[in-house]
Amino acid sequence: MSPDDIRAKFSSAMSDMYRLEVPQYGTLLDLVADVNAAAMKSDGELSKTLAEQDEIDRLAVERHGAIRVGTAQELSTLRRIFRVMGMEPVGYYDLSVAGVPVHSTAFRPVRTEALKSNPFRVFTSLLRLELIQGEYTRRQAAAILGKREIFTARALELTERCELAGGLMSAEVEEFVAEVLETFRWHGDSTVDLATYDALHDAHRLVADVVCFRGAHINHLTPRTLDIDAAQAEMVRRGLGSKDVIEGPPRRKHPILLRQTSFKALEESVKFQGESAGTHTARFGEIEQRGMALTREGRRLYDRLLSSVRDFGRAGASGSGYAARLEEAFSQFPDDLPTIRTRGLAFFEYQVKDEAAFDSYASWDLDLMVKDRVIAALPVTYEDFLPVSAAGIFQSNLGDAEQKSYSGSAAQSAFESDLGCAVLDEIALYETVEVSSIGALEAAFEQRRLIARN
Ligand code: OOG
Ligand code: NI
Repeated sequence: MSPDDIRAKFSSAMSDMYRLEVPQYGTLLDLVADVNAAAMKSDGELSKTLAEQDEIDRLAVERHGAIRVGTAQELSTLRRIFRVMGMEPVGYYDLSVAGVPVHSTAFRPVRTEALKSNPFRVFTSLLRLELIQGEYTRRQAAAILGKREIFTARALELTERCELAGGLMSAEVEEFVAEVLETFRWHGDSTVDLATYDALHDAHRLVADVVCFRGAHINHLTPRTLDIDAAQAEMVRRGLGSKDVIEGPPRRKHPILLRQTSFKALEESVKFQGESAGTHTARFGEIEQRGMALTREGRRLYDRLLSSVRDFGRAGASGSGYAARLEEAFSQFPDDLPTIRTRGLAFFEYQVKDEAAFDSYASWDLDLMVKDRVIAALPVTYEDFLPVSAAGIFQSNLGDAEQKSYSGSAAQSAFESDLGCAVLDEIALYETVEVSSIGALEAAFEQRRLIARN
């Protein structure tokens, strides 16, 4: 079975499981489906663009999840498991600057065709115990993590089998999906006693979340909406609640990057060792709206404008007037496609719209053909995450009390050595999409001229 099909099966099984575990997620899916249908109906241009980008089919199955693990061994095993599903680690996210003692990557498909068939992604964080205060706590946490095995023996066996055989047979896939799912299931029984949980929780809530359970429970699954403002209003109306602000850029005619919002974690009952009962909050709901991928230049502008309105003392965006300040700052980011393209702020994929006219040019001139509307420039969708937004999402669920920061401690090479490979550079991936679409059109143009001449 192709990795794309395995991923589709896994993503759908994960979604079914999470819907049973967190019923609000089911409500979120219904709501997003309604909002998306309404957006497509009322916005002709939007549905036309989606159709041109060939993104309508993927929308119904599109979602990302997030998990957190505690050791290098767990992280590198995840890399192997996700590879079976055609997902590679893309990007490095340092969240320590926002007071979250983790660093992360996103496992996702990278080829355009794979993204079209099913863009399932998993934001995966590794706990950084070295940032936690207190030698005793660090050792205690490491000892507990050292003893656990979050993968089933059969999941490991099938992963190895796939690596050796170069793939899995259909008959093996069902079992693989079921076995891997076990790792991400919620376990209401903790591996530690209440006192240990409390001590780790005092060190940082995230330490307790990662260390005290048998698995790496999925903490949210996020459907993609076409109109996040409408979806957020609907979340509030249906009683799900919502974070006050939407993370990311403001609403625009031509969306860029990623806008996200979440509702707060649920309080779930937990049975601790020694029979004491308690609660833990970890799992939540989130929605997102995706826009175009920005070039390094565009990203620099985005980062500069965003940091001009955010108060980094508190990593979560908040305070009265934030939305207005954000809008105001982003008035400096052009919102028409020709300007965005000619200033090199975003990545585009090119498609011939008028074959006859295409053949009539004397020589290859992309800009002229775009200007004449013979070739369409379609924005490339952003498939990744944003560190500042991710920090805001983490924090809204960790509580305001924990907005301290661990200074200057990005550690990409340590992360990569734990992971067992380098992460891919997301910007380079978008660049390849753009460059190869131009290359293909230019080659077609030259070839047709040759044929015409002979
Ligand atoms: C991950 C938070 C980041 C996103 O969408 O930016 C994230 C987590 O809470 O584990 O999922
Ligand atoms: Ni998320």
